[in-house]
Amino acid sequence: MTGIPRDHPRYESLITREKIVEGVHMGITSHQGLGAQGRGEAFDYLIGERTTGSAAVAERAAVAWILRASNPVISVNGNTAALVPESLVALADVTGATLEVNLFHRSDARVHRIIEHLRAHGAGKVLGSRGDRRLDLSHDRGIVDEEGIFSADVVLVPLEDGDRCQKLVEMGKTVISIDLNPLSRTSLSSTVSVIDNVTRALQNMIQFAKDMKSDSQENLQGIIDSYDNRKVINDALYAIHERLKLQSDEMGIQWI
Ligand code: PTJ
Repeated sequence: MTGIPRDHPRYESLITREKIVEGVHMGITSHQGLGAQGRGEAFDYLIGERTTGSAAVAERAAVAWILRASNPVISVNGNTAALVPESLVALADVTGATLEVNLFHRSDARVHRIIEHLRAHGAGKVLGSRGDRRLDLSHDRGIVDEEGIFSADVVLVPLEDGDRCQKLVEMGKTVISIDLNPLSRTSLSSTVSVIDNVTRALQNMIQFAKDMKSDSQENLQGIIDSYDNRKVINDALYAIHERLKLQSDEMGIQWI
């Protein structure tokens, strides 16, 4: 895929970028997805390109919600399909969640290409091609499947735009977002805001799901009850603040 040497200090980040470019070439990722990836990279840099303790708490709570749900759905867009197809399929498998393709820049051809791409990575049933229901939104992210996102009780929305997230919450659903920007409308309106790179977040969630799969309903409910999303957002902002401060100190720049 690339000529990026393994010992390059920014290898992981550059490989992720290559996957998005490849996704565009394959007709899976939108051109706008390149811009979204760039924004994500900037926030990841500020967070320190690591899963913070607080993000891990959110990932564990997210898994508890998914395992407790009766109809959990994982929403897949063009960026996540290109970056983490194996992880999406693995998380759906281990939790029993359903995959549904849902696109902002929607075309039937792209929906079908993403469904085929997920199948090539081991997915069974993938929803999203029927689009037989419409959420009250003026753009195509509102097109959903009746048996999937429309009737889901818990929806995982990696790299979302804020208004659908708000709409799903208004509909009474539990919304778990994965978004590196702690101040995005998505992060601010989700039930659980996972502020981590989707590449790390899904890996962690798969491991949590394996570990928690046999937990009692009471245990899962206990994790949900003790979860504080406001604290998770505050902690992410604090992590960014601390990193900027450390970097400024190292450079001898006066921190206000
Ligand atoms: O495939 P489509 O048509 O559904 O379009 C998908 C994109 C992502 C282009 C669309 O949803 C979009 O424009 O999203 P936004 O409004 O740019 O929001 C994307 C958010 O995801 C931003 O807050 C980014 O910081 C964040 N983000 C980008 N890359 C990552 C990320 N968060 C976690 N992990 C990433 N790798």
